[in-house]
Amino acid sequence: MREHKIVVLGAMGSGKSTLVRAIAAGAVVDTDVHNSDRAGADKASTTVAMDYADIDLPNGDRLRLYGTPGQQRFDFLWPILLQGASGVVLLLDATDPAAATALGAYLDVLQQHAAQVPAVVGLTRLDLAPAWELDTCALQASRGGRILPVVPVDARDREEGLRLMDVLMSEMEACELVATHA
Ligand SMILES: Nc1nc2c(ncn2[C@@H]2O[C@H](COP(=O)(O)OP(=O)(O)OP(=O)(O)O)[C@@H](O)[C@H]2O)c(=O)[nH]1
Ligand SMILES: [Mg+2]
Repeated sequence: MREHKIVVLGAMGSGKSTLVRAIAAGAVVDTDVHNSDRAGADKASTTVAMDYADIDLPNGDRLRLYGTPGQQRFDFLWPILLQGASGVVLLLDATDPAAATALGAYLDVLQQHAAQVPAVVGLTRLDLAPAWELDTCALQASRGGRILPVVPVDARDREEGLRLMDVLMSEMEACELVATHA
């Protein structure tokens, strides 16, 4: 059996906790508290440490899924949670006017703390932002010599979440293959 540590990064409200919960289908540990923190973030709770779930895949592999807290004041936790990660999911909220800036900032975090770790970008809440331009995002996600796949995902939907994990696992396999042939 193989274990994969997967870390979910992304800004506040991008859907990290929702995704971990949906994929885990209930069996999840979270550290969400009442959100009194940011006016305008239209959600009741926010993560203050991490989300965690163990998921057994049909192929016998096990995912250890870690959702990070999105708020900037917890950014010291991101590199800690990234330690030993075998894959990264970066969530972007399509309704966030600062999504493009966020993408750039998180690519920097990856560059600094997980440069060799396979990653995918999940674009959430696309149903609420029909005018979103996927191409712009895809172009940006290929900045700096790394090309990250961009996958639209409704974080509330288990099937869509698992499909995103599938894309990430393919990336991980591809990286492994390249490494063994290098
Ligand atoms: N309409 C819609 N809502 C979504 C979608 N994906 C996620 N959401 C909602 O967006 C919100 C995301 O909230 P969280 O999962 O708490 O976000 P988070 O990234 O964990 O935020 P922090 O822990 O505060 O950093 C939830 O209310 C979800 O139900 C989507 O594709 N469409
Ligand atoms: Mg959260």
